[in-house]
Amino acid sequence: MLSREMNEKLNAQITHEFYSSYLYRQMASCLNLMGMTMMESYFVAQADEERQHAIKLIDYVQKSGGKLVLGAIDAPAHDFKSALAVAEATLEHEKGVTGRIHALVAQAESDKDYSTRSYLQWYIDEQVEEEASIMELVQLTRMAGDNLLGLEDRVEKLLKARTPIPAQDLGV
Ligand code: OFO
Repeated sequence: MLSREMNEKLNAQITHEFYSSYLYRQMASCLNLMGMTMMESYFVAQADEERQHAIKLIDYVQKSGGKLVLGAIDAPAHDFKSALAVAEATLEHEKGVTGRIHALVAQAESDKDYSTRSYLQWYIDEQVEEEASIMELVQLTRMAGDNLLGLEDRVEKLLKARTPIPAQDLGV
């Protein structure tokens, strides 16, 4: 059984996961305008993954006897001037998400809610992976400088190396 605070915080995180999806879709479109089609595909895949993160948490709230209440989703920024600006903003965003997940863990621990604490471990591990891959993207983008074609080749490799979230991890 979730505490009221835990339920509210999980609902806020679900909304934030949808916001992440929204943000990455917007970024994908900005990259499309820049002619960066591989990087666009990378962000489309990232947006889909964020939606899956939201759905996985919805499933948990429902299974735990909580009530899902979705919040409003803010409009994301849409004025990125370069691929590097997109990559750097993504890294900042992911660091913020990591902080939010850690705050959820702190709530679960304070509630002595060991089921939620255990469930959130998947999100902690996922954030480690995501921050590492976005850091790699930032580095590649910085190193590429004006060589956008070279960057697209590297991003294509990253995209091919991506592994989708296994169905059993989604739990839905
Ligand atoms: Fe939802 O995984 Fe990062 O943001």
